[in-house]
Amino acid sequence: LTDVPTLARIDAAREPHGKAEFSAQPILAGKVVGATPKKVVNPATGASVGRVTDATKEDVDTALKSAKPWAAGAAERATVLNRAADLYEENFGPIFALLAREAGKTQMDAVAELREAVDFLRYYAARGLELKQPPLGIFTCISPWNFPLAIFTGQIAAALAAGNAVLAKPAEQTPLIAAHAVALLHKAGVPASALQLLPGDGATVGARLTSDARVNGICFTGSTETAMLIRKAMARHLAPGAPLIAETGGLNAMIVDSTALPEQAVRDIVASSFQSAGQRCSALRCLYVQEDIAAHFTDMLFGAMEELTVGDPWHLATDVGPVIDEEAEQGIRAHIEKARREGRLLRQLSTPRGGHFVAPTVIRVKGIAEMKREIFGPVLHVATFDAEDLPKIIDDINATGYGLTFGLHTRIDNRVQEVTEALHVGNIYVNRNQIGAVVGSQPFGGEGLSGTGPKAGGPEYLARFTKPEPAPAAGAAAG
Ligand code: TXE
Repeated sequence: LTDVPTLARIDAAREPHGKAEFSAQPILAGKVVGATPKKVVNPATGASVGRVTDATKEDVDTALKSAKPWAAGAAERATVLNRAADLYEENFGPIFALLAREAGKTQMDAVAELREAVDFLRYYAARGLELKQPPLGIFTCISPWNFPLAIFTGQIAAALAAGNAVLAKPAEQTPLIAAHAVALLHKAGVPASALQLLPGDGATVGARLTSDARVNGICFTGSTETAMLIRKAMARHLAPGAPLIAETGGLNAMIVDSTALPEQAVRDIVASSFQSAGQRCSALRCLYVQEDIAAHFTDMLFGAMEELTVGDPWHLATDVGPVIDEEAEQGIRAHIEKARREGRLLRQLSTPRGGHFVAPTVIRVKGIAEMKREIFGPVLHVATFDAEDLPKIIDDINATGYGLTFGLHTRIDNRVQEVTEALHVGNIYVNRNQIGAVVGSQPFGGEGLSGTGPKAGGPEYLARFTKPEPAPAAGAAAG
């Protein structure tokens, strides 16, 4: 890796974009429409980042009429997607500026996010060469704000690598980085009719794009509730068998027993719970610490938390930035206040003034069973356990219905086997950092309420974006 920019170079490259105004408008068959009336603000400062025009009902219709699957062969599609990956890397200045200013990403998070987006482009470009089946047709891709570049790009790259036409709807909070990404994809050579951008609200633009019979498949990442709404809309309006490829929320646990290496476990907990201000679907929410080490271990954890710098992610030293918006801030604060009233608030760092900041917080719980929903912020819940409680804890984790990530810190080999075999979870991390995906080597996806599979960044994913293989002819010899 010779081309990794130094922090000083990163800082210099994003500097000109520190106050620049960006814009996002519907891009319909290459035509940019609308007058960008709505402000997009920086969650750390409240300052303007740019303006966005939402797609109208007519824009959605125009996009559907103009959409054309990508006629080029797989080799040419791969060349174009690889060229897009190069353009993403070359454009790290505005990309890092947008990730910090529009999405509140720290510099470390932004670097990891650009890396992931580039990996998705290159990985799906390569995998696309192996596909045997033709594209499905038109794909709606609906993405969240928490990885506004990586997830947005990953969905689009997968659908395009398989030859589909894409209608992309970014999250309402992060349309500017999406518009920037689409411009780079078009510049790389993705045809205008194969990739169109439709910014707007979920309830209007999102709903229209998921309830039109001309759409052949949907790729979605966001909340479990929205995935359910989309599934209903699809059942009513789309052709039977149109795929929904969904990745949704989690209620993720970790078990640390008394044989764990405490420094390693503490480091992994701080990273998983507080990086990206806890706004990752993989983030650890409920930690179980074995009773006999609990007092010492939580002291170590609080000590490590004290080292975190919370603030504006524009500063290179910031470890924890803001949460995404006012609604997120208020929701998380209400949860913390309730715990405070009930005497369960164990630790909270001090909160910077100004933006939508929530300082890293630790709350005591009896167990995951009392946590009814995902708190999408820098809040860790801690419970203690005795060895004989383990079967019950595993039942409780499975009973949440989610199944995204799980972490285990132990030196007992039998325990690793017992626990991991009993859990219905998509991604398990043993004695290592419980943190998301590594494209190609750690494909990512959940079970149950957490998603439909197959895992993104894995070998089976792209086939879902093509016509299904014909069923083997009757009478064909098996195996
Ligand atoms: O999600 P939504 P929100 C979880 C997390 C968070 C909660 C709510 O717990 O607190 O979801 O976040 C579009 N038809 N995750 O409100 O609403 C919407 O415009 C079609 C986990 O941001 O699901 C956006 O583009 N589309 C998660 C996208 O869906 C609709 C990441 C996601 O928004 C729609 C984000 C509709 N009816 C949130 N309604 C993860 N897995 O990482 C909304 N949308």
